[in-house]
Amino acid sequence: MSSLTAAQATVLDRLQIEVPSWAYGNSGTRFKVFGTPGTPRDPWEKIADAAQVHAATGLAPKVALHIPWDKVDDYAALRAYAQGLGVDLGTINSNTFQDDAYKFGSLTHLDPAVRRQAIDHHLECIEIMGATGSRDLKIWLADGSNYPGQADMRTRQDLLAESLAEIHAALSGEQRLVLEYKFFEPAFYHMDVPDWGTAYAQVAPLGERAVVCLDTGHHAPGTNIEFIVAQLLRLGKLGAFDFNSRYYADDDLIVGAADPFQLFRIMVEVVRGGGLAADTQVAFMLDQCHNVEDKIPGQIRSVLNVQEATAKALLVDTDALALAQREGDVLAANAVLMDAYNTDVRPLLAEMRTDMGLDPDPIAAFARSGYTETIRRERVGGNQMGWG
Ligand code: PSV
Ligand code: MN
Repeated sequence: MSSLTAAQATVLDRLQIEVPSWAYGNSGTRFKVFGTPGTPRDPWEKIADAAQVHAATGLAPKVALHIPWDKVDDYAALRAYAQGLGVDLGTINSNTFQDDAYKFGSLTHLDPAVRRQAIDHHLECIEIMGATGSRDLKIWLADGSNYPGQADMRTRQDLLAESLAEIHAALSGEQRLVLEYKFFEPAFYHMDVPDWGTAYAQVAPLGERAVVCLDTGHHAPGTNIEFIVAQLLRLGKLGAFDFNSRYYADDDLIVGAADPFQLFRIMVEVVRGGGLAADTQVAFMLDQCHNVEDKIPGQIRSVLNVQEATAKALLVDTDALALAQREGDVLAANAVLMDAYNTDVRPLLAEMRTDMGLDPDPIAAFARSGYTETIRRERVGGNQMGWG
């Protein structure tokens, strides 16, 4: 069995993966949303489910909220409830994509009244962050257009800059603005924040506490995502990941399921670029939906996939790699990466879990716990939560 050095194990220990509250609610496609017995009826039940992921893996101590999906009367009470279950509240995600007012944009809308509404929503999110103790405000915009000529793309960049500046000015202390990009959908001709370059151009003038979120599903097929990771880390602007897997577009499937090699390559650049250094500023988060599989085990599988990819990335023999690169030995350099990728790290991770007092097999442990049966029995009546 391969093993990690003490220094590598310390880096791996730092890995924490924030889980999204919405992963525990129902989701689906535009064709059908399947309900599942036991699905949470409110944010409290979502947090209870998320706490199971951390209890089983020791990897997921924070739960991200989406506003307004997770609106409650008392956020301090929600936080205390989470803490009582061994987790904390994390990133606050804003939502300007489900209101009629935002048909033609939100922070980029030509109408100052709509922009005001969208900015005020973010100011409300920042107030919530005060109560939840959250560091990050994550902004993803559905803003864009479907037809050439429909929108003044250039003016919208200026309006976006103004809107973001006002939101950024309302942050305090350690709080950060994290801007997420997406190349298409729901708009198909142009998105106002389509790529990392635009996200970077928008956050750079705001200062250090404005950074970029890289959602792994938000790129065109074939994009070299690990290059973007390397570049954003180099620029000190990689603020967060939204992890998930894709075959076609924004599929939001389990991270590391469709292309585990890509996840490995991403984690190689994360390690290489200091994304897991003691003073890291990178928030590792899942942004996924579980349309047909069980949600809690799906989340457990996801955080384990990220941990496995990270362990493999740490096993890369960096000295041998640097030597092969210097000597122009293409095959040797590639072999160094492949040796690490092809290592079965599951036994060493199981041993690490045992040392931490966890079950070596988190998925089996969760199945044995009877939690699924309990919530199916107890959560009867009420409205199951979803994207609304
Ligand atoms: C948009 O596709 C996105 O990735 C953003 O992060 C949203 O907040 C999220 O999905 C909702 O799941
Ligand atoms: Mn996302």
